[in-house]
Amino acid sequence: MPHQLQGEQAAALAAREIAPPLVTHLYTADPSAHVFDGRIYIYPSHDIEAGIAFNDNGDHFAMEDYHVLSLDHPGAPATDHGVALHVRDVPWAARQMWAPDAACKDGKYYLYFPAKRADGLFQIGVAVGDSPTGPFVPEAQPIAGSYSIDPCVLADDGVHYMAFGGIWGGQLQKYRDNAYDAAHEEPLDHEPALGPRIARLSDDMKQFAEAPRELVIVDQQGRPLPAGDHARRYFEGPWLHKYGGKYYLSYSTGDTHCICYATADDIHGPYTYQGRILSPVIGWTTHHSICEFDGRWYLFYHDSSLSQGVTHLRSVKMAELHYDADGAILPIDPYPG
Ligand code: FUB
Repeated sequence: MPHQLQGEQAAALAAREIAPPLVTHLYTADPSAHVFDGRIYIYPSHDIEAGIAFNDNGDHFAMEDYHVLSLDHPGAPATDHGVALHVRDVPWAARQMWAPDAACKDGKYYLYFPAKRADGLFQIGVAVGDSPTGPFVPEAQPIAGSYSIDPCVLADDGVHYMAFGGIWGGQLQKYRDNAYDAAHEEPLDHEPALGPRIARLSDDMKQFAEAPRELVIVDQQGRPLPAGDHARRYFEGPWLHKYGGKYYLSYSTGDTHCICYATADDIHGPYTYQGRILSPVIGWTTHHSICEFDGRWYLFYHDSSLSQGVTHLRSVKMAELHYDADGAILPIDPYPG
Protein backbone atom coordinates (compact mmCIF):
# COMPACT_ATOMS: atom_id res chain seq x y z
CA MET A 1 0.00 0.00 0.00
CA PRO A 2 1.73 3.25 -1.07
CA HIS A 3 2.02 6.16 1.35
CA GLN A 4 1.87 4.03 4.45
CA LEU A 5 4.06 5.05 7.37
CA GLN A 6 7.46 3.53 6.74
CA GLY A 7 9.82 2.55 9.53
CA GLU A 8 11.95 5.72 9.39
CA GLN A 9 8.98 8.07 9.14
CA ALA A 10 7.25 6.25 12.00
CA ALA A 11 10.40 6.52 14.10
CA ALA A 12 10.82 10.25 13.35
CA LEU A 13 7.23 10.92 14.33
CA ALA A 14 7.41 8.80 17.47
CA ALA A 15 9.22 11.63 19.25
CA ARG A 16 6.71 14.23 18.15
CA GLU A 17 3.30 15.32 19.29
CA ILE A 18 0.45 14.01 17.14
CA ALA A 19 -2.83 15.83 17.78
CA PRO A 20 -5.80 13.53 18.40
CA PRO A 21 -8.51 13.25 15.73
CA LEU A 22 -11.86 14.88 16.53
CA VAL A 23 -13.53 11.47 16.10
CA THR A 24 -12.09 7.97 15.94
CA HIS A 25 -15.16 5.80 15.26
CA LEU A 26 -15.05 6.61 11.55
CA TYR A 27 -12.54 8.07 9.11
CA THR A 28 -13.22 11.68 8.14
CA ALA A 29 -11.37 14.11 5.87
CA ASP A 30 -11.58 17.47 4.07
CA PRO A 31 -13.17 19.34 7.01
CA SER A 32 -15.17 22.45 6.11
CA ALA A 33 -15.99 24.23 9.36
CA HIS A 34 -18.60 26.91 10.05
CA VAL A 35 -20.17 28.46 13.12
CA PHE A 36 -23.96 28.39 12.91
CA ASP A 37 -25.97 29.68 15.88
CA GLY A 38 -22.92 29.67 18.13
CA ARG A 39 -21.94 26.04 17.50
CA ILE A 40 -19.10 24.67 15.37
CA TYR A 41 -20.29 22.43 12.53
CA ILE A 42 -17.84 20.43 10.45
CA TYR A 43 -18.72 19.08 7.02
CA PRO A 44 -16.13 16.39 6.22
CA SER A 45 -15.76 13.65 3.66
CA HIS A 46 -16.43 10.18 5.13
CA ASP A 47 -13.50 7.97 4.14
CA ILE A 48 -14.01 4.24 3.63
CA GLU A 49 -11.91 1.27 2.56
CA ALA A 50 -13.34 0.25 -0.82
CA GLY A 51 -10.43 -2.00 -1.76
CA ILE A 52 -9.46 0.09 -4.81
CA ALA A 53 -5.72 0.39 -5.54
CA PHE A 54 -4.00 3.79 -5.20
CA ASN A 55 -3.71 5.80 -8.43
CA ASP A 56 -3.22 9.45 -9.50
CA ASN A 57 -6.89 9.55 -10.49
CA GLY A 58 -7.91 9.17 -6.85
CA ASP A 59 -10.15 6.17 -7.51
CA HIS A 60 -9.28 4.84 -4.04
CA PHE A 61 -11.23 7.77 -2.57
CA ALA A 62 -14.54 5.98 -3.06
CA MET A 63 -16.67 7.74 -0.45
CA GLU A 64 -20.44 7.15 -0.43
CA ASP A 65 -22.00 9.47 2.14
CA TYR A 66 -21.57 12.44 4.44
CA HIS A 67 -21.80 12.74 8.22
CA VAL A 68 -21.90 16.15 9.93
CA LEU A 69 -19.87 16.66 13.11
CA SER A 70 -20.41 19.41 15.66
CA LEU A 71 -18.72 20.81 18.77
CA ASP A 72 -20.01 23.14 21.49
CA HIS A 73 -16.67 24.92 21.49
CA PRO A 74 -13.01 24.14 20.72
CA GLY A 75 -11.83 21.36 22.99
CA ALA A 76 -15.34 19.95 23.51
CA PRO A 77 -16.09 16.41 22.32
CA ALA A 78 -17.35 16.14 18.74
CA THR A 79 -20.82 14.78 18.07
CA ASP A 80 -21.45 12.71 14.95
CA HIS A 81 -24.96 13.47 13.68
CA GLY A 82 -25.13 10.38 11.44
CA VAL A 83 -25.69 10.13 7.70
CA ALA A 84 -26.74 13.48 6.29
CA LEU A 85 -26.73 12.50 2.61
CA HIS A 86 -25.98 9.26 0.72
CA VAL A 87 -24.93 8.91 -2.91
CA ARG A 88 -27.82 6.52 -3.60
CA ASP A 89 -30.21 9.41 -2.90
CA VAL A 90 -28.57 11.76 -5.41
CA PRO A 91 -30.21 11.14 -8.81
CA TRP A 92 -27.33 12.49 -10.91
CA ALA A 93 -24.38 11.11 -8.90
CA ALA A 94 -22.79 7.67 -9.35
CA ARG A 95 -19.82 7.63 -6.96
CA GLN A 96 -17.02 9.41 -5.09
CA MET A 97 -18.63 11.90 -2.72
CA TRP A 98 -15.57 14.11 -2.20
CA ALA A 99 -14.93 17.23 -0.12
CA PRO A 100 -18.15 19.10 0.72
CA ASP A 101 -19.00 22.49 2.18
CA ALA A 102 -22.13 24.08 3.62
CA ALA A 103 -23.81 27.47 3.87
CA CYS A 104 -26.81 28.96 5.65
CA LYS A 105 -29.28 31.48 4.29
CA ASP A 106 -32.68 32.53 5.65
CA GLY A 107 -32.95 29.54 8.01
CA LYS A 108 -32.12 26.93 5.35
CA TYR A 109 -28.89 24.98 5.16
CA TYR A 110 -27.19 24.07 1.90
CA LEU A 111 -24.76 21.19 1.52
CA TYR A 112 -22.53 21.51 -1.54
CA PHE A 113 -20.72 18.39 -2.70
CA PRO A 114 -18.77 17.06 -5.68
CA ALA A 115 -19.46 13.61 -7.08
CA LYS A 116 -18.81 11.72 -10.29
CA ARG A 117 -21.60 11.24 -12.77
CA ALA A 118 -21.96 7.80 -14.38
CA ASP A 119 -19.74 8.99 -17.26
CA GLY A 120 -16.88 9.70 -14.82
CA LEU A 121 -17.01 13.50 -14.88
CA PHE A 122 -17.13 15.40 -11.60
CA GLN A 123 -19.81 18.01 -11.03
CA ILE A 124 -20.99 19.84 -7.92
CA GLY A 125 -24.43 19.36 -6.45
CA VAL A 126 -26.47 20.97 -3.70
CA ALA A 127 -28.81 19.45 -1.13
CA VAL A 128 -31.07 21.47 1.17
CA GLY A 129 -32.03 20.95 4.82
CA ASP A 130 -33.78 22.70 7.69
CA SER A 131 -31.00 21.97 10.16
CA PRO A 132 -27.20 22.32 9.95
CA THR A 133 -26.96 18.56 10.49
CA GLY A 134 -29.41 17.62 7.74
CA PRO A 135 -30.88 15.43 6.51
CA PHE A 136 -30.31 17.17 3.20
CA VAL A 137 -32.54 16.69 0.17
CA PRO A 138 -30.53 16.78 -3.06
CA GLU A 139 -31.53 18.65 -6.17
CA ALA A 140 -32.23 16.30 -9.09
CA GLN A 141 -29.47 17.81 -11.23
CA PRO A 142 -25.99 19.10 -10.46
CA ILE A 143 -25.39 22.86 -10.51
CA ALA A 144 -25.46 23.84 -14.18
CA GLY A 145 -22.02 24.93 -15.38
CA SER A 146 -20.24 23.37 -12.38
CA TYR A 147 -17.27 21.06 -12.81
CA SER A 148 -14.34 19.56 -10.90
CA ILE A 149 -14.30 19.27 -7.08
CA ASP A 150 -13.85 20.90 -3.68
CA PRO A 151 -16.57 23.55 -3.39
CA CYS A 152 -16.15 26.18 -0.68
CA VAL A 153 -18.72 28.89 -0.06
CA LEU A 154 -18.06 32.34 1.42
CA ALA A 155 -20.85 34.67 2.49
CA ASP A 156 -19.57 38.17 1.72
CA ASP A 157 -21.92 40.89 2.94
CA GLY A 158 -24.93 38.69 2.23
CA VAL A 159 -23.72 37.56 -1.19
CA HIS A 160 -22.58 33.93 -1.45
CA TYR A 161 -19.68 32.92 -3.65
CA MET A 162 -18.47 29.42 -4.43
CA ALA A 163 -14.82 28.71 -5.17
CA PHE A 164 -13.99 25.25 -6.49
CA GLY A 165 -11.60 23.13 -8.50
CA GLY A 166 -8.82 20.60 -8.11
CA ILE A 167 -6.31 19.22 -10.62
CA TRP A 168 -5.44 15.62 -11.66
CA GLY A 169 -8.12 13.39 -10.00
CA GLY A 170 -10.28 16.48 -9.61
CA GLN A 171 -10.12 17.04 -13.42
CA LEU A 172 -9.58 20.84 -13.35
CA GLN A 173 -6.70 20.49 -15.84
CA LYS A 174 -9.24 19.36 -18.45
CA TYR A 175 -11.00 22.76 -18.42
CA ARG A 176 -10.16 26.06 -20.10
CA ASP A 177 -12.69 28.92 -20.08
CA ASN A 178 -15.24 26.59 -18.45
CA ALA A 179 -15.15 24.10 -21.34
CA TYR A 180 -13.97 20.47 -21.05
CA ASP A 181 -11.43 18.94 -23.39
CA ALA A 182 -9.99 15.52 -22.54
CA ALA A 183 -6.75 16.49 -24.32
CA HIS A 184 -5.94 19.30 -21.87
CA GLU A 185 -3.37 18.67 -19.13
CA GLU A 186 -1.70 20.86 -16.50
CA PRO A 187 0.00 23.77 -18.35
CA LEU A 188 3.72 23.59 -19.16
CA ASP A 189 6.08 24.53 -16.34
CA HIS A 190 6.73 28.09 -17.59
CA GLU A 191 3.04 28.80 -18.28
CA PRO A 192 0.71 30.33 -15.67
CA ALA A 193 -0.63 27.75 -13.23
CA LEU A 194 -4.29 26.89 -13.21
CA GLY A 195 -6.33 28.67 -10.55
CA PRO A 196 -9.49 27.72 -8.71
CA ARG A 197 -12.74 29.04 -10.14
CA ILE A 198 -15.26 31.31 -8.45
CA ALA A 199 -18.92 32.03 -9.17
CA ARG A 200 -21.58 34.02 -7.35
CA LEU A 201 -24.49 31.86 -6.23
CA SER A 202 -28.07 32.66 -7.21
CA ASP A 203 -30.46 34.06 -4.58
CA ASP A 204 -31.95 30.57 -4.06
CA MET A 205 -28.41 29.19 -3.46
CA LYS A 206 -28.98 26.39 -5.99
CA GLN A 207 -27.34 27.71 -9.14
CA PHE A 208 -24.47 29.84 -10.35
CA ALA A 209 -25.65 33.40 -10.98
CA GLU A 210 -22.73 33.96 -13.37
CA ALA A 211 -20.16 32.01 -15.36
CA PRO A 212 -17.24 30.87 -13.20
CA ARG A 213 -14.08 33.00 -13.38
CA GLU A 214 -10.52 31.88 -12.67
CA LEU A 215 -8.70 33.19 -9.58
CA VAL A 216 -5.11 34.12 -10.35
CA ILE A 217 -2.36 33.78 -7.73
CA VAL A 218 0.62 36.08 -8.30
CA ASP A 219 4.02 36.43 -6.64
CA GLN A 220 5.15 39.55 -4.74
CA GLN A 221 6.12 41.14 -8.09
CA GLY A 222 2.64 40.58 -9.50
CA ARG A 223 3.64 37.73 -11.84
CA PRO A 224 1.27 34.75 -12.03
CA LEU A 225 2.78 31.71 -10.33
CA PRO A 226 3.96 29.32 -13.05
CA ALA A 227 2.60 25.79 -13.31
CA GLY A 228 6.10 24.41 -12.63
CA ASP A 229 6.23 26.07 -9.20
CA HIS A 230 4.86 23.01 -7.42
CA ALA A 231 5.85 24.35 -3.99
CA ARG A 232 3.42 27.26 -4.33
CA ARG A 233 0.99 26.70 -7.18
CA TYR A 234 -2.68 25.95 -6.61
CA PHE A 235 -3.65 22.26 -6.70
CA GLU A 236 -6.98 21.72 -4.87
CA GLY A 237 -9.00 22.43 -1.74
CA PRO A 238 -9.68 26.20 -1.97
CA TRP A 239 -10.88 28.00 1.15
CA LEU A 240 -11.92 31.66 1.27
CA HIS A 241 -12.15 33.72 4.43
CA LYS A 242 -11.92 37.38 5.36
CA TYR A 243 -9.63 38.88 7.96
CA GLY A 244 -8.81 42.53 8.57
CA GLY A 245 -10.76 43.58 5.46
CA LYS A 246 -8.74 41.31 3.15
CA TYR A 247 -9.71 38.16 1.31
CA TYR A 248 -7.61 35.10 2.07
CA LEU A 249 -7.48 32.23 -0.41
CA SER A 250 -5.84 29.15 1.10
CA TYR A 251 -5.31 25.87 -0.71
CA SER A 252 -3.38 22.62 -1.05
CA THR A 253 -0.28 22.46 -3.24
CA GLY A 254 -1.05 18.78 -3.95
CA ASP A 255 2.11 16.94 -4.86
CA THR A 256 4.20 19.11 -2.50
CA HIS A 257 1.65 18.50 0.27
CA CYS A 258 1.39 21.97 1.86
CA ILE A 259 -1.44 24.32 2.73
CA CYS A 260 -0.50 27.79 1.46
CA TYR A 261 -2.32 31.10 1.20
CA ALA A 262 -2.58 34.28 -0.82
CA THR A 263 -4.43 37.53 -0.12
CA ALA A 264 -6.37 40.08 -2.15
CA ASP A 265 -8.37 43.29 -1.76
CA ASP A 266 -11.06 41.99 -4.12
CA ILE A 267 -12.71 38.57 -3.88
CA HIS A 268 -11.92 38.07 -7.57
CA GLY A 269 -8.23 38.71 -6.99
CA PRO A 270 -5.53 38.79 -8.12
CA TYR A 271 -4.33 37.02 -4.97
CA THR A 272 -0.75 37.65 -3.86
CA TYR A 273 1.06 34.59 -2.55
CA GLN A 274 1.99 34.99 1.13
CA GLY A 275 3.32 31.69 2.44
CA ARG A 276 2.64 28.36 4.08
CA ILE A 277 0.03 27.67 6.71
CA LEU A 278 0.52 23.94 7.29
CA SER A 279 3.50 21.72 6.54
CA PRO A 280 2.92 18.24 5.11
CA VAL A 281 0.81 15.83 7.12
CA ILE A 282 0.90 12.03 7.21
CA GLY A 283 -0.80 10.87 4.00
CA TRP A 284 -0.71 12.22 0.43
CA THR A 285 -3.58 14.70 0.61
CA THR A 286 -3.86 17.81 2.72
CA HIS A 287 -7.09 19.77 2.97
CA HIS A 288 -8.30 22.39 5.40
CA SER A 289 -10.69 25.15 6.40
CA ILE A 290 -10.37 28.24 8.59
CA CYS A 291 -13.08 29.49 10.90
CA GLU A 292 -13.51 32.05 13.70
CA PHE A 293 -15.11 31.09 17.01
CA ASP A 294 -15.52 33.53 19.87
CA GLY A 295 -12.86 35.90 18.53
CA ARG A 296 -10.23 33.18 18.00
CA TRP A 297 -9.32 31.50 14.76
CA TYR A 298 -8.94 27.80 14.05
CA LEU A 299 -7.48 25.62 11.33
CA PHE A 300 -9.34 22.40 10.57
CA TYR A 301 -7.26 19.80 8.71
CA HIS A 302 -6.80 16.08 8.32
CA ASP A 303 -4.07 13.49 8.40
CA SER A 304 -3.71 9.72 8.15
CA SER A 305 -2.10 9.12 11.54
CA LEU A 306 -5.01 7.09 12.96
CA SER A 307 -4.85 4.66 10.01
CA GLN A 308 -1.03 4.48 10.28
CA GLY A 309 -0.58 6.34 7.00
CA VAL A 310 -3.26 4.84 4.74
CA THR A 311 -3.73 7.83 2.50
CA HIS A 312 -7.46 7.41 1.86
CA LEU A 313 -8.32 6.74 5.52
CA ARG A 314 -7.96 10.13 7.14
CA SER A 315 -9.09 11.87 10.34
CA VAL A 316 -10.07 15.49 10.92
CA LYS A 317 -8.25 17.59 13.50
CA MET A 318 -8.16 21.21 14.59
CA ALA A 319 -5.53 23.66 15.82
CA GLU A 320 -5.63 27.30 16.84
CA LEU A 321 -4.41 29.67 14.13
CA HIS A 322 -2.68 32.99 14.79
CA TYR A 323 -2.08 36.11 12.70
CA ASP A 324 0.69 38.61 13.26
CA ALA A 325 0.01 42.34 13.49
CA ASP A 326 0.22 42.65 9.68
CA GLY A 327 -2.32 39.89 9.07
CA ALA A 328 0.25 37.23 8.14
CA ILE A 329 -0.77 33.73 9.24
CA LEU A 330 1.78 32.06 11.49
CA PRO A 331 2.67 28.63 10.04
CA ILE A 332 1.56 25.53 11.90
CA ASP A 333 3.67 22.40 12.35
CA PRO A 334 1.22 19.49 12.63
CA TYR A 335 3.81 17.44 14.54
CA PRO A 336 5.67 19.80 16.90
CA GLY A 337 8.48 18.55 19.08
O1 FUB B 1 -11.18 13.55 -0.34
C1 FUB B 1 -10.99 13.44 -1.72
C2 FUB B 1 -10.07 14.50 -2.21
O2 FUB B 1 -8.82 14.41 -1.54
C3 FUB B 1 -10.53 15.92 -1.93
O3 FUB B 1 -11.56 16.34 -2.76
C4 FUB B 1 -9.23 16.61 -2.12
O4 FUB B 1 -9.22 17.94 -1.70
C5 FUB B 1 -8.30 15.72 -1.33
O5 FUB B 1 -8.35 16.00 0.04
